[in-house]
Amino acid sequence: MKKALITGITGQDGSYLAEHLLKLGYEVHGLVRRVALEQPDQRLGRVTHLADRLVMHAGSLESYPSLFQVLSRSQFDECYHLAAQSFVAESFADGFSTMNTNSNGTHYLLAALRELQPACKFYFAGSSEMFGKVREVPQRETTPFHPRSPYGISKVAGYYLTINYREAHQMFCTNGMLFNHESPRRGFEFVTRKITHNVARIKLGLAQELRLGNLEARRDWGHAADYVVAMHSMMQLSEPDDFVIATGHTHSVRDFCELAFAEADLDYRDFVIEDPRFYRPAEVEILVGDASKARQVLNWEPSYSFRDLVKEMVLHDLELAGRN
Ligand code: NDP
Ligand code: GDR
Repeated sequence: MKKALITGITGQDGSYLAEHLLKLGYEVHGLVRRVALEQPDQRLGRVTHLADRLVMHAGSLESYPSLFQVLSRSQFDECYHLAAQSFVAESFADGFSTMNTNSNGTHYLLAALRELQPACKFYFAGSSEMFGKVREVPQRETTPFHPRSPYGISKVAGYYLTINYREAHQMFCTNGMLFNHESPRRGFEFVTRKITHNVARIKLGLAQELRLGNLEARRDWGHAADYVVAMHSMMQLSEPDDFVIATGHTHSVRDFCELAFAEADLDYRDFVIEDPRFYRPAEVEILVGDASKARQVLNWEPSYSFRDLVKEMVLHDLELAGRN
């Protein structure tokens, strides 16, 4: 039985990846902040249904000793490093803690693995935000980076740390360069979930309007359940490599609104207000990925269409709002 450690197991991707690995017969361990273990109802919600099949370890990316301790206790075959301050807008508000968690945290984890378990395979959750102000369309593994936020910069640092540990210490370290992926488990501050959550509230008469920022920003939106399959496949290769994971289709925030409101028989133009308070100091205007390499080498294909994704999120939020 293979043993995997997932950092960020309480997040959107961590929960889908834990499900996927359990299905494949893995023993799955998760790194969680101590506060999460003390408040399981509030903080472990995405993995409650798996709780009795997971082994949880308290630790934080801000603390090298805590990571060292976790890695001293159990040996792992694979480490999926998903934990991060993942909200781009927040990284403008507090760039220092984003850099600390995302860049230093990744370095701490790599250094502890090198010391204690150099044979453990390592996955880094890289991001399309590394491409930022894009130099070519679509973006592929060879597209130069131009990050536009402290978050994007922290991910470029993590990407190069991952490559450096591969090259300097001969460790199996792989970068996933994942484009936006969503699901009913997406955090409420991200634009897709903000929209579907508010579509449901408006439909049920609990809200009258939805204030958003830049409606013209374009993203390549896939489903998290598809993307965790790619993470696992990357870790099964005999040699480490880096992969773009994307659908190859791009839609605007406005397109997302139109479809999501229509799913509830509403017209978004009656409710959505563009509010400059939600603009970013530096925006990433368009992202669309070319995942040809993943298709060829990993045999990976997304199974969800954009329409399926929006529909699943809206139906889920309607059901949730109806229950509360
Ligand atoms: P989430 O924000 O849903 O989850 C982030 C996870 O990181 C949570 O479990 C959180 O724990 C944990 N975490 C944050 N800070 C710390 C810390 N200091 N110590 C320990 N754990 C911490 O993100 P996603 O699941 O959406 O994304 C997973 C990874 O993939 C992230 O690294 C993200 O940057 C990256 N990514 C995501 C994409 C997407 O579209 N979803 C696209 C490309 C990359 P807690 O619950 O305690 O806060
Ligand atoms: P992103 O996701 O920044 O791409 O990062 P987010 O959903 O926050 O923003 C997407 C786009 O929508 C625009 N937007 C708004 N965004 C939010 N959050 N709230 C609004 O009201 C709003 N109005 C318009 C944004 O300006 C932006 O252009 C996500 C995260 O998961 C990262 O961790 C990950 O690395 C990248 O995706 C790929």
